[in-house]
Amino acid sequence: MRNAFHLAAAALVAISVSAQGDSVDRIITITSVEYEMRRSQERTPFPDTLETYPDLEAGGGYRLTPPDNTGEWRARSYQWAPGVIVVNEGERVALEFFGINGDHHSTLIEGYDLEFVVRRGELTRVVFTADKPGLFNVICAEHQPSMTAQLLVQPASAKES
Ligand SMILES: [Cu+2]
Repeated sequence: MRNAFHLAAAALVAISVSAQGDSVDRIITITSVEYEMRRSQERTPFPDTLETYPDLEAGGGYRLTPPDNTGEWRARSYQWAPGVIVVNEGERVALEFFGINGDHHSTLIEGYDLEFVVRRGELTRVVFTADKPGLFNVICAEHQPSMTAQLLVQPASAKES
């Protein structure tokens, strides 16, 4: 099932991701970011977050690592930066996703049916025409709930008023 999904995602990449050189109205760069905090148990006791929220790590976006033999514990989170992307209806848009941390095999833009992969050190260029106004989620399905950005396509009518 997972492999079938990845094959489907790869097929869509071929359609939606074009080579550099396309004429576009707007280019926006987005990076995949992993925030990480390391702390000694002495300075800050390991919190009971997982007892309060036992499903916290289920989505892959949040990670808590209990203290190791040195007493150090970690908290991590994945996000897209920036978290809000604004374009105007009708624009030809290039979103350039640059992978810094993690591999993001099932990234999708809801409402535009765009699915693609973002890997460490690679640039994934997604070109499309923003022909549907509204607010759409840009989701990495592997790192939820934290790795969701918002794509705002401002309606053309809003520009004129
Ligand atoms: Cu991800």
